[in-house]
Amino acid sequence: MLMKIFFKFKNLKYLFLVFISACIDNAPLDSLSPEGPYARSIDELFWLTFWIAVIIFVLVQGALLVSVLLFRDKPNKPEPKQVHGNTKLEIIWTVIPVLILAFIAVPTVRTIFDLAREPEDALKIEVIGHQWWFEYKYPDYGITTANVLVIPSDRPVRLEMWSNDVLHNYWVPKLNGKRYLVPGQKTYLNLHADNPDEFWAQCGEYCGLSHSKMRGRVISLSENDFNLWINNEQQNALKLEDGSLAAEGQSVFLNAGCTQCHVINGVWDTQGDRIAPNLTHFAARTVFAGAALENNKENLTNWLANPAKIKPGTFMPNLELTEAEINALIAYLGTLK
Ligand code: HEC
Ligand SMILES: [Cu+2]
Repeated sequence: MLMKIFFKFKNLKYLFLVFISACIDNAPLDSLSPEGPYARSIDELFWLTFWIAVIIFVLVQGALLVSVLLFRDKPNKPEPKQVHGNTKLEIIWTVIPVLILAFIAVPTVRTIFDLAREPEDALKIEVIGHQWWFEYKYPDYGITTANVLVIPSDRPVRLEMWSNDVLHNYWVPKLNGKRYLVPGQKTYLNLHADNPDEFWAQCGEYCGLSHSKMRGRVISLSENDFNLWINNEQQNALKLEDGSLAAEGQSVFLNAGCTQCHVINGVWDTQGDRIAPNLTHFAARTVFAGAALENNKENLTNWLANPAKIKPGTFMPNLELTEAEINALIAYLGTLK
């Protein structure tokens, strides 16, 4: 008995948690606070259908309450008149929902088509899903990067997306809805932010062990800052030849097996796609490992020492690096601006 009550109480606690989670004010994945035209058109559609549903809810529950109160059984009250089948009523309550659905269908279909249309002056960016990080390519500029998607704020971007392995799903709640990343098939999504700002992305489809750590950031920049960013990303990394700690790190990178998976343009470019994030401008990114970690020394130390401890199942192996090798690597990675 006691166990039963405890069990119930425990569940209530979780229900309570669900409700108070709505109270936090720093919610970067909040899908109810759009910050761009695409997300806003979804939001408007949502609120329209929401309020229609609220009105229907109140009317139906009201009618239910009224009939429960009006017709409830009382001592000595005769049984009320039994009715069954009323063609007129049945037609009415079939036609009304049909009209409501037809009414909602108009803005719904229009929004769906608006969201799918390719904007005219859009910048094309490719998004490739990997277990468990997002890769970004800018075909017009010859840039490959990861985790942080940088977009201009003065014009829309058109994402052309696919997956390298399993189903993933690209979702930046403040900028647009979700869209699948499918192996061997392209899907498209438009993004446009009102202002220069930072947004959060999340893989929206369970894709294996570290799915919850498959996140991302989207940074929208003014035209000028965006062009500066492009210019910087187009530069190769310099080959370090001095005797510095960073140069030592470079030789660890070249000799410890990292090159099997990672590319650093100008230092180690190989033909063909690699299965890991391009590190040419690693230090210019604020987050790494699928945006699961802030880019700082402590997190990098933990990552290089044992990646799977942070992201279970990750394809980056534990290379049994020594502390000295890790320190040198971190110094080197810090130069890749
Ligand atoms: C067998 C392939 C493989 C090897 C070898 C490898 N990595 Fe990785 N590395 C990956 C993968 C895959 C990821 C992405 C993991 C994720 O985010 O889930 C990654 C992520 C990283 C990241 C984070 C990059 C980012 O932007 O998210 C760094 C830094 C890194 N590796 C450094 C190294 C170094 C240094 C070495 C050599 C000591 C190395 N890696 C060896 C596959 C590899
Ligand atoms: Cu995923």
